[in-house]
Amino acid sequence: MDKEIKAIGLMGAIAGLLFMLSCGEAGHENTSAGVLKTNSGPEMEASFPELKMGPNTVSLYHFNAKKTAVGCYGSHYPYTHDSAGGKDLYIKNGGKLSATSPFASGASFKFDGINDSLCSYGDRCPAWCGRFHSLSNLPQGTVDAYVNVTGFSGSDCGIIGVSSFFSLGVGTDRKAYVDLGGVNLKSNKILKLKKWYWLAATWDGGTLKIYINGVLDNQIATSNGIPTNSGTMHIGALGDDFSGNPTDSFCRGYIDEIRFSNAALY
Ligand SMILES: [Ca+2]
Repeated sequence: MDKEIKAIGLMGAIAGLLFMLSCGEAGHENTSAGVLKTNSGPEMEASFPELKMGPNTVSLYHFNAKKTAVGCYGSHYPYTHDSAGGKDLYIKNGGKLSATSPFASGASFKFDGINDSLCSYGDRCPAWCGRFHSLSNLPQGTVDAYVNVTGFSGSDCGIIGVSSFFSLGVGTDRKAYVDLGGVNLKSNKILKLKKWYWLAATWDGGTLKIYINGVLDNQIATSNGIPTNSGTMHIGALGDDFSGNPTDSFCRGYIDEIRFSNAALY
C-alpha cells in the first residue's frame, strides 16, 4: 500500500470524523460517512470518498446530474453533465441516474443489462452530446470506477471500453478484469453481487495492475498503453459496431465515479 492510498484512507477517516461531528445539523440524512443509504444495498467492504480531481486527472464523472442537449441530430438527447475536465456522455436506451450510491449524497448511473449504455465520440455521439473523450493518448494511466453489479443478463458487466485498446469489467465468474491492447488481466478476488467495489486499473509502460478497494489484486507485464484516436468510448457496455453502438457486455447494475488519469497512480 503506497502513500496515496494511505492518504486516501486518512482523508476518509478525517472526513468521517468531521461528518459525524456535524450530524446534529438540520437537513442531514440519517447516515454518517461510511454508512450507506438504506437503498444502496449491501455496503462496500470499506468506506471510501468520492473521487477527486488530482494533478494527473484527465476527466472525472460523478454521475450526479443530467441535462438535455438540444440539436444533436435535430433531436433532444439526454446526457450526463457533471464531468470535470472530460466530455459529456450521451445516454443511450434509457440508462438513468439512480439514488443508489456508494456515498451519502449524489447519484450513480444505473444500467439495465439489456441495452443501456453511455457513449462518447462515435457517430451516434455527435459533438453537442460529447464527441470527444479523454480515454485516449495514455501511454501510462489509471482508470478508476465504482461498480455494483446486481446480476448478469447472459453476459458479463462491461464498465468502460474503447475499441480493442481498453476494457474494464466484471466477468460472469464475478472476477474483475482489465484488457489493455489484448493483454488481459483477471482479478484473484471474486466479487459479490449487489455490493459496491472501487476498481482501479493502472499501467505504466511496464506493468498492468488491477486494484480492488485500494488493494493491489493482480498484475501482468505489458508495455501496452492507449493510443490517440482510440475510437468510441462506451460505459456500461463494450465492443463497438463503428456506428457508435456497443455490441456486448451490457452491465446490469450501477457505476459511479469514473476517473481517468495520465499516470499510474497507485
Ligand atoms: Ca455519483
